[in-house]
Amino acid sequence: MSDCLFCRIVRGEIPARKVYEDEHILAFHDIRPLAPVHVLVIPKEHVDSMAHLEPRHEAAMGRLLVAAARIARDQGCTDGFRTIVNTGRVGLQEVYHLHLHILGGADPLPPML
Ligand code: D5M
Repeated sequence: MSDCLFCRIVRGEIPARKVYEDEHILAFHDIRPLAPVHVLVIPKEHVDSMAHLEPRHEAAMGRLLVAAARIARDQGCTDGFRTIVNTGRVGLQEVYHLHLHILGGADPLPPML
């Protein structure tokens, strides 16, 4: 069984402040928020990073994006938000389970790389 941090959150072994969950997707508040709204959206199936995506992941990634749009709306980001997917060492990825950051809740958001 994977000891990946986010897989452990999916299994309920590590607590998280969940904002959305379905069969395929989990979303929870980032533990180190960089904006008033900072939510991570992950596929429940483990994928190391965006660089590891294959054609078989197409449907899952479509579901992830559509869910992220709804989650951003539900979090009150009706005038816009940023999404970030950090990938690999160069992309400053810390947790090697693919995740989409949703950042919002400030108008405007502070500039971020
Ligand atoms: O960012 C990984 C993000 O994951 C970073 O913003 C902190 C967050 N993080 C780390 N551990 C947890 C737990 N336990 N709950 C919630 N959020 C967490 P990246 O650099 O994109 O890999």
